[in-house]
Amino acid sequence: MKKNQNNEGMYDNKKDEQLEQFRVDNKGEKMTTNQGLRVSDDEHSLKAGDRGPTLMEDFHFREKMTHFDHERIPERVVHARGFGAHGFFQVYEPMAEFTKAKFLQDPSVKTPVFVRFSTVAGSRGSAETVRDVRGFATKFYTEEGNYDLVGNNMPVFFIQDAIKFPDLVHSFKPEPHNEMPQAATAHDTFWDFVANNTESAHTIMWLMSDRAIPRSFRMMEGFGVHTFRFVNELGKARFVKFHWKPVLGIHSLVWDEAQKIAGKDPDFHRRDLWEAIEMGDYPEFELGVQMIEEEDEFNFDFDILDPTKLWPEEIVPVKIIGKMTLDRNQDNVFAETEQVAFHPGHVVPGIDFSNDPLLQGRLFSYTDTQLIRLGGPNFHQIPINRSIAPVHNNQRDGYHQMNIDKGQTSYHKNSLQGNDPQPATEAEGGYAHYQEKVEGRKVRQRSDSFKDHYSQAKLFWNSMTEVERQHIIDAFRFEVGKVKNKGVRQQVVNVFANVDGELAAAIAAGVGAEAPTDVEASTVTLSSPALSQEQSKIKSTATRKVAILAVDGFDNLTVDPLMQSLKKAGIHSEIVSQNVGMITSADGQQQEAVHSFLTSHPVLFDAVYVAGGQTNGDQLKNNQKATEFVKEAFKHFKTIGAAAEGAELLVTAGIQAGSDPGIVIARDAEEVNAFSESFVSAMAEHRHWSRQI
Ligand code: HDE
Repeated sequence: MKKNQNNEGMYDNKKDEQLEQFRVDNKGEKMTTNQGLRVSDDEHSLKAGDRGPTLMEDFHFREKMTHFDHERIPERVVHARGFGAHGFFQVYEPMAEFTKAKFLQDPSVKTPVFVRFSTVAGSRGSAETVRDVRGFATKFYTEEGNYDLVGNNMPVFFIQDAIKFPDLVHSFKPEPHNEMPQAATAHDTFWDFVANNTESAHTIMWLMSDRAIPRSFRMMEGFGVHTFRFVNELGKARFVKFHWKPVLGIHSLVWDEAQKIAGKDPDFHRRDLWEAIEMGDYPEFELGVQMIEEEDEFNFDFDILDPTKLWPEEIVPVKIIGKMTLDRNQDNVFAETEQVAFHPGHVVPGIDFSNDPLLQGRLFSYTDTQLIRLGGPNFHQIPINRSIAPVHNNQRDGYHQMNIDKGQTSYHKNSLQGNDPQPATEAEGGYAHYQEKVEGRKVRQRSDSFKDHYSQAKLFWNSMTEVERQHIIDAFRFEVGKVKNKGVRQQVVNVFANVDGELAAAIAAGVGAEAPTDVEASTVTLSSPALSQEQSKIKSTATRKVAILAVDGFDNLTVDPLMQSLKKAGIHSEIVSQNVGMITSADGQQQEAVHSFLTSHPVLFDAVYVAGGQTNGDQLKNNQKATEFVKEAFKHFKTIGAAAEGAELLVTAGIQAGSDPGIVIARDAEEVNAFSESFVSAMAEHRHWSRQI
């Protein structure tokens, strides 16, 4: 049995225990049919003579083939490509003042969780490093039932009302007439939607920013997006927004790198997550909440129910209340990642909704989608979806019913079974909806307070550093530049002229459009440093990956000690060589090259180091693949190190050790220790943006 490795013996993981009864291990077992009959031959179908026709009575063949024919289920209409992991959540201190949610009270309680990260637009087989929003959905298996926090890695959304969701999704999915492009928003229909639905402007700014190309799932924020409510034992409610803050900080790829990874390793993000957990680098995210008192609802210059608006952290601080640790990989991706069913309506006492019209619509959609995807109303009985709190009600039958409900009655009220199961009072844990007073006429309208589409787009733009702004401009030019319809390109430029004149002019210049002169851009001057990844950067190198370039004849004194120091700093280093296999140093020591120039690529590493040794230096500087390797790392602003003769490769690649930032050199093997410190601190910068590319 796979246990939560860092919790063995200490952690009573009820979800893991529950899952265990469903796990099947075929090791050492005889093969059977699905009826448990032992199979004697799995190589040949039953035939009338060894060259004759297959016989209908071959039940084993028919069962095997029928099962195979039905192995696929519909993929999620959005967020189809995802990957999950198990873990636990612990609150830092009791939250009773704000919410009665039981799992947020006792710091010694570890609530099991399952998290699924995803891209939104692409199908199940699409590449992972595409420019897209990332889903960040967490199922907390609490003692009071499942609580799902179904969020994204961006705090705002494209639309304000759920009725527009099918339109939004139709616009970014591949175009219906030719099914192109896959997993990309860089096409006419999406930008046509943006141009005609200007409430999307703020989220588009996020989508064009580096947030849309995360370095890993472990290094991105998560947001509940909507305004929810916390309700305490006294019935007092506060508006709340949820945040996940990655302990490793928020980091991104660069666009050129992201595009190349999509080809070199389309599974880059799931591999990163899987390997991190296997290596014991458990991803950690702190849970934060922003709270607004009910009486302050109207004290902001945005409507707190509008999902296209965030609450600037400088105005409404994020209170960090606990931490989630992902410490166990799933056993089976279909059974867990594919069958997990999230729903923003899965709440526990103490957590309630607001009237955000996007949230309200989501509350309908998620059950509905599981009915078609998972084939019936009993999807809550699938192991990954089962609550650890016992389930008792009068719901019966339906496809794939797994329970054997005993007794004569399946209705409420009854006297034949003493009226069981009985609704619980609030004191007994019964969920009571917050008694918000609501009145109004039935109207198909949106509040005027939702009409400002540009102020926060401008706030976001104001909050970016120069480098981040340039990335946004480049992303717009790429995306809108791929739009074939000139009219749409012009319309997009016109829309973003409402955000910022310089931004609009820069997009226009890149896509053959005119920057409008008659549009007044937003006059917002406020900025929020917390929105900038660069300004809130955490200088941690933990779990990063370094490629060490070395071939036979390398100087092991420039490799082994460095690998040890990097390991101490929590950095993983792997040797890349001419061929995969053992390589021998000048003094006869062996190291394992786990990659060759053919099987790996610099985009798959965070930094590159070239080993020393005369033969190594001579071989590598004349090797085109090695030269390209360091050039590419240089182009992606990564730290590059070299020892002694290894530095000659940098010269061939045109890299100036003295003047280019982020280049660290050890003159000889003796300097390697001091070098490793400089190398690690250069890596902590993550990217050396001042480099002239
Ligand atoms: Fe979703 N969304 N969504 N969404 N969403 C789904 O449910 C929907 C929205 C989010 O890993 C679907 O089980 C509507 C916002 C995540 O399994 C579907 C609206 C946010 C996931 C659905 C939204 C999300 C989904 C598709 C507008 C961030 C993946 C498959 C009203 C807060 C969950 C499924 C997983 C999945 C509907 C908008 C996050 C169709 C109608 C806003 C992370 O039910």
